[in-house]
Formats: sequence, structure tokens, C-alpha cells
Amino acid sequence: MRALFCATCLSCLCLTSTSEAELIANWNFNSYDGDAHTIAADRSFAPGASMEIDATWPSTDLSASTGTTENAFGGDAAGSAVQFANNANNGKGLTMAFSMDGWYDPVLSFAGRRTGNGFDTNQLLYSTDGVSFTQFGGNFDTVQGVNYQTFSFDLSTVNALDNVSTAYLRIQWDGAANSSGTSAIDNVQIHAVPEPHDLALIGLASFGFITIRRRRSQTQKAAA
Ligand SMILES: [Ca+2]
Ligand SMILES: [Ca+2]
Ligand SMILES: [Ca+2]
Repeated sequence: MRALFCATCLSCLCLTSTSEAELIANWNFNSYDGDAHTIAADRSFAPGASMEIDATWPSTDLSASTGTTENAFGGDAAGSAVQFANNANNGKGLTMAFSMDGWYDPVLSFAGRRTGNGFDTNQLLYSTDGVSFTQFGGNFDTVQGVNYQTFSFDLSTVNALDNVSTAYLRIQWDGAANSSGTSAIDNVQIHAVPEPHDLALIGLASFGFITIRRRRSQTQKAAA
């Protein structure tokens, strides 16, 4: 009974030690050329995390704006940010694709800012197939100003994203008032929690069980 209890304790300890969220994808845009629609992640736990700006968004309405260290990961320089412009693009956006295989409870964060006439009625959407998207939470505003602010979205309640081979997060811009309206984002980070390794748990629990059995048998021998 005691052995079983201790084995359970070990399992709990193991679960606790692996429950820290870790970075699984990150874009700092410091090498963004101001035109490209496909932007590879600067850091990605599983290779291939990518950001795709809608093909219908003209390159002339994309630019490399001044970046920021707000929400920067690992001491990244401010460098550039990607800037989206023009109310003609209201309703278009960008989609990030990344692996959630072995991960759960994703959290998205980024630094954002906009001009007074920029995109102020934006949506975050998620998908597990890249085709059918569901809005997460209400509309959000990237807040007018020169200074960037950090925006964070905790998607841990969206269990459909847990452990999927490819998860999709989409930022859809809307509400720009005229052609000079812009929003810019920098330092996109996606964190998630690693799934506990079942085999490791079983192994550790067994180890605890054997150790306790051995200790008990030694105690019994000493008492005899
Ligand atoms: Ca451009
Ligand atoms: Ca940057
Ligand atoms: Ca979850």
C-alpha cells in the first residue's frame, strides 16, 4: 500500500516537473524583406513552423517597420516588424502553422501597435485543418501608438489544439479607416506545455516501487 502511495507520489512529481510551458515557435521579423508572404519561424521546436500572409494582400501594402524589444525572446534585437496597411485589406490576415504533436495548452503572444486609422477590430482564429477556422474570444485592438504593447492569448481551453500534428492560428485584420491605416506586429511567440511522457512516468513509478520493496526487505532482514 505504502509502495503504491509512493509510486503515485513519484508520478505526481514527474507531472509537476514537466508542466512548465516552453517556446515552440517564434518570429522576430528581423530579416523580413517588406514584401514576402511566407515567413519562416526564427525558432521552432518541430521544424517547419511558418507564417503565411494572405496571397491577396499586395506586397505594396506590406513593409518592414521599426521593430521593438517588447515581448522579444532570448534577447533578440528590435530590428524590424512586419507592417500591414490599407483598409482595402480589411478582413484579410496571416496564418501561422506549427506542430502541437506532443504539446498542449498553447499560448500566443506578440508585440503590436497601430496608427490612428489602422486595424482596430481584429480577430484571432484557430483551426486544426487550415480550412475551417473558429474565432477565439472577442475582437481585439492592437492599440494606437508609437510604443508597442504585448498581446497574449491563452488557448489552453481549446483542447482541439492539444497534441495535433499541425495547429493553425490566424490573425485577421479589420477596421482600418483608410489606405494609410496600418498595424504592425513583432516578436510573435507560441508557448505550450509538453505532454508528460507516459513511458517515463511508468518507468519512474516502477523504480520507486522497486526501491521501496528493496528497502523494506533490507529492514526486515536487519530486524530478523
Ligand atoms: Ca512592400
Ligand atoms: Ca523584430
Ligand atoms: Ca488544453
